[in-house]
Amino acid sequence: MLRPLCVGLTALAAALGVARPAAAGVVAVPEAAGVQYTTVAGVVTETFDATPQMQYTALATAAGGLSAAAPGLGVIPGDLYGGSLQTPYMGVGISNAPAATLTLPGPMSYIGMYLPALDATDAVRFLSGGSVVATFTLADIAPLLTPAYYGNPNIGGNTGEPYVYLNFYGTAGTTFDQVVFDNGGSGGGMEVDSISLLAPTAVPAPAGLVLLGSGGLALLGRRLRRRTA
Ligand SMILES: [Ca+2]
Ligand SMILES: [Ca+2]
Repeated sequence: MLRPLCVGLTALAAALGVARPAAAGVVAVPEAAGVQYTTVAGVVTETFDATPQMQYTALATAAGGLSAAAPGLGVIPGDLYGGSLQTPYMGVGISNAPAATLTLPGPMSYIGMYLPALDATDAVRFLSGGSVVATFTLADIAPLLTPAYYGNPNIGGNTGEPYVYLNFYGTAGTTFDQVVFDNGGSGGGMEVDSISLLAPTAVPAPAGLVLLGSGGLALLGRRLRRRTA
């Protein structure tokens, strides 16, 4: 349970007199195993279900503008590796561009996304003003996942990879205006579906399983070490 840890570190940072207690970052909260859309209320969602299935170097979506280098990201029919309830989804890697960038309508403190068949090299990066504020990989997320997350929840198979809907929240005023989906140059694809946004207002992270982004945690650790050295 990392949320109490975050609070504790913030209090510790404050006690040490750090000018800007570095609780800023992004946390990830998984939906229950098998859930393939967000349960957060009041969202707008890009499902890719009505998007012609082809490759795009630029694609306007309900969640902002997607861009990718040639040959572009793919919009792919639901299959073993992706799609909320086997619906069409976005893929990068394999025969598509290795990464895609989502430019949000403005600074956001919440985004949700279904990440089926997550590979070890897949990464979700959060940027603000062009700078990375947090990065999540399977190594960050896997500790929160029980065996029930592994394998396609609709048709079975691919039991070595997790299928998880993640709600990401900026903490302590952190916002992001771009999200990069990057398959890490691996031979595997990265699959994304059902991207949900809220209006850019402060959204408190709910109690429960919360994961501090590795970048934020490392930054906090460095600041604490520097202050206490
Ligand atoms: Ca879909
Ligand atoms: Ca994958």
